[in-house]
This record gives sequence, structure tokens and C-alpha cells, in this order.
Amino acid sequence: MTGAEALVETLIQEGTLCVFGIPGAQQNELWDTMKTKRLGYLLVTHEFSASTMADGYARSTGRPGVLCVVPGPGLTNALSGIGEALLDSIPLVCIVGDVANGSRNRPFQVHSLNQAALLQPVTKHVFSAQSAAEIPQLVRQAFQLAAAGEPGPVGVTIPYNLLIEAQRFDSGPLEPFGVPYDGQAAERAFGLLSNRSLRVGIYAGLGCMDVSPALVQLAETLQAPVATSMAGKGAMPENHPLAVGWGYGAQGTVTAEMAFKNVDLVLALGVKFSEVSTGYYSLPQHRNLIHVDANADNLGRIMRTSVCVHSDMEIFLGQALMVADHLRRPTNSRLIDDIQRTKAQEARCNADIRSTCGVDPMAFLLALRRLSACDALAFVDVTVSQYWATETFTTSQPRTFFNPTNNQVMGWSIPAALGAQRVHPHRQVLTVTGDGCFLMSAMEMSTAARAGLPVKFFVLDDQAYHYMQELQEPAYKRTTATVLARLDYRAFAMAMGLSYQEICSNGELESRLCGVLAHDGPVLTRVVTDYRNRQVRWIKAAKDKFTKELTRDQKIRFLARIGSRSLNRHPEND
Ligand SMILES: Cc1ncc(C[n+]2csc(CCOP(=O)(O)OP(=O)(O)O)c2C)c(N)n1
Ligand SMILES: [Mg+2]
Repeated sequence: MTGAEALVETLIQEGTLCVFGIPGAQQNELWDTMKTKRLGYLLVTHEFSASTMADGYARSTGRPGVLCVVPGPGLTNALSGIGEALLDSIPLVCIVGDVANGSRNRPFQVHSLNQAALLQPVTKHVFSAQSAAEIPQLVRQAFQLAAAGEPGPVGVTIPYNLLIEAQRFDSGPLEPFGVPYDGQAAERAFGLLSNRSLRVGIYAGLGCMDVSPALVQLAETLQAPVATSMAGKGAMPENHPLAVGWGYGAQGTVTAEMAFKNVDLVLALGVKFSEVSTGYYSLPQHRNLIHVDANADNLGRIMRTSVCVHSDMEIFLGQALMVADHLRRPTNSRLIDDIQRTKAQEARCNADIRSTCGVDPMAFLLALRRLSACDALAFVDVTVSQYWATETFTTSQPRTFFNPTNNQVMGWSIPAALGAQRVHPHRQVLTVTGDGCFLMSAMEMSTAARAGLPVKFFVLDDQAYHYMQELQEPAYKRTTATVLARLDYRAFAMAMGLSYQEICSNGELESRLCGVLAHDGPVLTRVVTDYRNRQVRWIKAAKDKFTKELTRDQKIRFLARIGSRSLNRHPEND
């Protein structure tokens, strides 16, 4: 086989359903071979989408997503999405072409940036093929490493001359990696959990996404309320009586904050306590905290921890359930009633419409949840509404709600949704995008039309970076560089080949959404958004914590500026 044939065979054997990317001179041999061997592929319009579609594929399937890009600009365009996957623990295999090596290497080749050096800071590891014979083995290793422990992206660079070299290849499946389980630490954790005078609360992260039934069983055994991190949303069915939503401080749901006030011991499973998920590290510190994670480097980094357990989540939960009789608490009807009552109050408060000229974003999210399928795949972008969506877009199944959590790369939701739709052709796939995010990746909608991917794109149009305004206004009493263009979305949809809909008032929500969701092709829907009168709990929590950490001098400077600017009744906002 040629190097290209060996590479494609390996991708097929590793279960790849689709490769995302753009061909170039260094990779035409590979794309031609993908076609011959019937490996699925999807042409994107910009390589940011190649990494992000692979990310959407990975999040929705739980399997490594694959992108294939040319060296130089193909790779640098893809970096923001690979970075998101790294910080969000998403497995990707990034096949990056490289300039010729060996006797074909010459100075000044096109795209001759240092590909491995570019990949290094955004991946777990970079494999650089030096000979054609190595290609299949390196690709297998990349798949294995991407999914191992805390998942993440892995790079493979392949000089283009190797793709046409014919070789005998000898590569078989790799021995699976051992999974971590620190049995002694786990025993200490079970000892603490068996103290029935301690009321336990579970905080579940992305590491629990594929062990949902065991998580539910442990929660019922411990009679523990379960909050999730932002990325862990879906690991616990949110319609379960012990589910309290996301976060457990002032940044997440009111129900989670209430339920964890009475908790003596937090059991944190498969979480990192990242800045975004904790509302700028504002989660309350409980006296007892057990932290379990597959990556030892994540343990005890943010919160004071009583016991750290380096463990695979499936094994830890399996072992915990083996000693369930020692951990079991009697049914706590009072807790369950309190959760139910607070959830109902919170839901009533969220359903209260606050906007008058345009659509209330919370009303939109609630209607979208009510009217979409319960297994719909929802992709939410870096809009201020991401926090409301995480609170109110209740999920009853794992791997159905997604957002770019820790790199917060704007424009992520549009390509990520396309990547997921490509491998889930019969599922409803939705995006909730701000108009700023829309401007970053909207050209990718042309791919939806070209490839017949029926994603329903919703853009929250307030002609501004509202998120930035929310951060800037309280501190500076004016806003800078946050006003966006007024777009003709209808014309844009037409140019991209999409159907178009517009929702201009709360009264139209129900009927317009029903129409959009019933449509069998891709639709762009402009939601004329009125952001006034609704607080963002996450921003308040983060701001309070940030302010608390300012030095005395910094506080005085901030307050003096706010004071003098408050006298100006005509702030210059642009
Ligand atoms: C690539 C990138 N650039 C800049 C930012 C900083 N940023 C975060 S949110 C945001 C504005 C989002 O605006 P929009 O999409 O309109 O959402 P809104 O809050 O208005 O709903 C900006 C500029 C970022 N996260 N990512
Ligand atoms: Mg906006």
C-alpha cells in the first residue's frame, strides 16, 4: 500500500465515520484515497470548522473526532478549535500534512512553518512521521492517547512525500492502556462516605458522561443531591428528583445553591473546577471534599481536598456500588421535597417574561426546550445566554447539551453542530448563537446547505456583544468596542442557501419555533433579542469574587473612576 492507503485503512479500522477538513497540495493524495476507500469526509469552508466539527462529532459520539488539514495556514486556522478541545478534554486526532522530508526536502517550501511546534501547546502529544512505514502505528497511538485518561487532542504530522511511497505495512491493534485506580485512596474515600452523619452532595463533571446509570445509583444510595459542572451537564438526568442543575454556588442554579448549603461532604467526580465552571472560582469551600479524577494533575488544584483519588470513573463508581450497604442512607423525603419546591420556584421565576421590545432570551430558551425533541443535540455559543441555557435547558440524556467551556472560542456552535449532525443525520440538532459569534463562523452555514445537514441555527440578535457590555458597564460606566453591524439576515440565509425565519416578539415564539423545528432542511432563525431586566447569576458571582480579590489601591481607583464617570449622563458607548 501507499502511505495514504495505509493511513486511510487505519482511520477506518479505528472506527472513523467522517474526516473534517480541506485538501491542499500536500494532501490531495490522501483525499483521493479517502474517496476510493469510501471513508466519509466533509469539506469545510475554514479550518477552524475542521477542528470544531471534529469536536462536535467527538462530544456527541464519545469517540475521537478526526480532522485533516494542510500545513501552515490550514493548521494555524484550526488551532483555536484544537485549543478548545484541549481545555475541554475532548479527544481529537489531528492529521496535519507537512512539507517534504528526506531527499525531497528543500528550503523555502510552501507552508513550511514548524507544524509540530504549532501543535505542541494545544495537544496532549504530537507524533511526527519520519517514514511511511510508521504511519499506521502512529495513527493508532494517536487514537489511543486521545481517548486515554483525561481525553484531549493529539497531533500527527505527515510529510506529503510519504503519502505516495509504497511499502509493506505491518500494524495491528495496540494493547489497551491500563486505567488508573488508586485503591488505597478510594478506601479512604469510602470510609468518609460511610459516615452517615455527613450529608453528601455530588458534583459531577464531563468525566461522568458515560457512567450515568452508576452515578444515579450512587446518588440514590447516598441520598445526595447531584449538581453538574457546565461540561458535565447531561451526566445526571436533570428530571431526576435528586438532580439540582449546574454549579453549586452563586453562579449556577438557585436549586443547586440551596441544596448544597446543607451538604457536609462534596464528592467531586470527573471535574477540574475550572474558572468558567466555578464562576471565577467562587464555589463555596466545604469542610470535606473528595476529589476523584482520571488525571492526577487535576486533583486538589483549586479546592481544599480531604481525599484525592486518582481513578477511572467507571471503576471508582463500580467499587463504590460494591460497598453500597456501608454507604446507604435512608430516603430523605425532606431533601427531595425541598429540591422539588425550589426547582418549581426557580422555573416560575425563569418563565416570568421581563422584556417588552423583542424576545426575552430566557423565554426563548424555555420554549426551545419545550418544543424540541428530548434527545435533540443542542450547541450553545459564547453568548451571555450560555449561562441561562445551562440553567434552564434541562437535559435528560447524556451528550445532548454542549458548549465551548474553557477556551470559550466564539463561533464554535455553528461548526460543532454541523459535525454532530453529520454523524447523527436523524437527530434534531440546534445551535444558540450570539450575533457576535455568528459573525465569526456564519460562512460555514453554506456547508449545511451544500451537504444537506438540517441544523436549526438560532441567532440572538441584539446588535452587540452583550456579554462584554455586562462585564464592562458596571466597572467602566460605559462600553467600548461592543456594538455590531445591523445585518440583513434574510439576505444572508438566502445567499447561503438556507431557509429563513424571524422571531420578533415573545408572542410569536411558540408558532415560529414549531414551524422551524418541523422544517426538514437547515434554517437560520433570527431571534430579535431584548436583554434588559434579566440578571446573569454567573456574572454576578464572578464579579463579586473578582472585586473581593482587588487590592485596596485597586478598589479605590475603580471606585474613583466609577464615581467620576457616573456624573456623565451621556456615556460614549460604541
Ligand atoms: C474568539 C474570541 N474572541 C473574543 C472573545 C471575547 N468575548 C467573549 S463573549 C464576546 C461577545 C459575544 O457576543 P455575542 O455573540 O453577540 O453574544 P451576546 O452576549 O451578545 O448574546 C466576546 C467578544 C472570545 N471569547 N472568543
Ligand atoms: Mg450579541
